[in-house]
Amino acid sequence: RILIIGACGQIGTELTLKLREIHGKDQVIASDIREGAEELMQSGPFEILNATDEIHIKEIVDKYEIKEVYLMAAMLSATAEKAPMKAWDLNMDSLFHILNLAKDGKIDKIFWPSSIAVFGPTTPKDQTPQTTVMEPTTVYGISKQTGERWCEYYFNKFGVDIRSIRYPGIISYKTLPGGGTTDYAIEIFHEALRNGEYTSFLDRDAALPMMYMDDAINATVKIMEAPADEIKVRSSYNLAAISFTPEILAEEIKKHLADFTIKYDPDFRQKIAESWPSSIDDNAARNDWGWEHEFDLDKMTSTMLEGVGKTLKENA
Ligand code: VAH
Repeated sequence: RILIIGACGQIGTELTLKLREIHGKDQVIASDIREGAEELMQSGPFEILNATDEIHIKEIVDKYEIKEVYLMAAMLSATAEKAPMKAWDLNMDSLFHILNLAKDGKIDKIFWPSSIAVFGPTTPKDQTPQTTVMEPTTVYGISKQTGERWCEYYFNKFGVDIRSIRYPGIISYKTLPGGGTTDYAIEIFHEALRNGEYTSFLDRDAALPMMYMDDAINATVKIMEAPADEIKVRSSYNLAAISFTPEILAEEIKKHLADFTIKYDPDFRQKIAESWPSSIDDNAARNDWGWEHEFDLDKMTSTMLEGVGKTLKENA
């Protein structure tokens, strides 16, 4: 069976639903520190679980005979800057608990998400290569980079089958993200449809790598289904789809909502964005396990406007 930790988060929710569709609902155990969306809660087994509680994780792994874990719990970049030690403890302790379960032969396979936040101001910004300078300047980025080193170490030293992706900013409408620097690219759709205007906390020209949720989920399923010998990178794979600035995204939205206006009032998150790449070279993922993205800016924008529009109507 499969355990998802952090199943009620932005990615966890849709990943759980997808894995239940593939493997059957009773094969996929969702867990989180709090309850989540109704659709998720009603679609299969759920356990309240704190990702730093090693004993409780072990109990759940035993109870359901878990063989595969997706560790989706983490504190994201903006929130982590406000609570560095808490972020470090959550992001690192949870990973060690899972790595050690695999090392001890309790589970067979792990998915752990990394992020483009592992890169820093000294990294080449455009088409950032798989292997390059990595000097992250955020707490979140430091925790993800450290996590990558430990994943590779556990693979080399103990043969732990760990698979990882450096997600870009993930855009979706089903579950809101919490505390990330890329969250503006989701807020903008909600505000555009609700008020016809949006004030961006990133500057007009802050270009960042992004991806629509369906692509992120497909990549996750694909890397986990690939034969072990195709996974040549055991730290984490670069993954890319779209890159844009707030200004470019606003222009795209205007094609659908002609009266939409955007203002810029950058806060501390602008500095975080400036430390990250603008675009990513993901050829290793494309060559090693056949990654392909489907959503470009145009398709992502129309899908988001439709999805957020529907949600707003339902909640009206
Ligand atoms: C954040 N969305 O903004 C996350 C992320 C690409 C960055 O991992 O913190």
